[in-house]
Amino acid sequence: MDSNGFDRPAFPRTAAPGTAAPAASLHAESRSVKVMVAGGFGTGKTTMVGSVSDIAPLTTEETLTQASVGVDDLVGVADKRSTTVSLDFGRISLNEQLVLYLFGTPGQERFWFLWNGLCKGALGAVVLVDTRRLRSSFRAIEEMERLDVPFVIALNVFPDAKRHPLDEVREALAVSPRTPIISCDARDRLSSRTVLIALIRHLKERSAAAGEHR
Ligand SMILES: Nc1nc2c(ncn2[C@@H]2O[C@H](COP(=O)(O)OP(=O)(O)OP(=O)(O)O)[C@@H](O)[C@H]2O)c(=O)[nH]1
Ligand SMILES: [Mg+2]
Repeated sequence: MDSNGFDRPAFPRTAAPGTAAPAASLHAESRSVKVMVAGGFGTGKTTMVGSVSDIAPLTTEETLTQASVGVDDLVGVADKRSTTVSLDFGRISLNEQLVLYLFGTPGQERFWFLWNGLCKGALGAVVLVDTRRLRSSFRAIEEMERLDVPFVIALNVFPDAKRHPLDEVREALAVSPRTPIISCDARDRLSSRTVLIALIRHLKERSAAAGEHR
């Protein structure tokens, strides 16, 4: 499929030496888990944190200015009026044992320097992708790989987006065959919750597989 002429090296890739965070695991006794909601500009990160959070989410939105024109890829999000300048924060109890603390990243390139700090201690991430603008999420995928934060890909399906077979999307994003890819509507609480459950399942499977290899 069209990846907008932006090439990502094919899988497998390796994290840059010395950049990997200590391997995190999801132990049965874990109660509070930090989860990132990452992705490119305008892919729906703030929307997802807000739709799924049990508490009123903390947002840091500022009005999107003309400075964005020509800098950010506004195709498909021309109606966007605000942007995250620091982070989003929300919280959801998936069950009595498991509480997720959600940290939404800023999507604009000028705020990417915040990601290193924001991702510290995160056990996993949702990387939101808008299939109309795939390349806008490449950097988020690369950052999660570099920081060694396991992730699932959530395709936030906007109404005018073409439907692509998931294997084509996987190839265009050049992610591991083991990385789950699911479609969602970030505005919908249940749909966003399903994405988070898929992430927790993925973390548990990775943790179990790592245990087997010990
Ligand atoms: N149709 C549709 N619109 C959505 C969906 N998710 C988000 N939007 C809209 O798309 C725009 C972008 O949403 P945001 O949640 O601000 O995106 P973001 O990723 O937080 O953006 P930045 O923080 O600026 O990178 C907003 O106008 C939302 O109302 C979706 O699933 N479907
Ligand atoms: Mg945002």
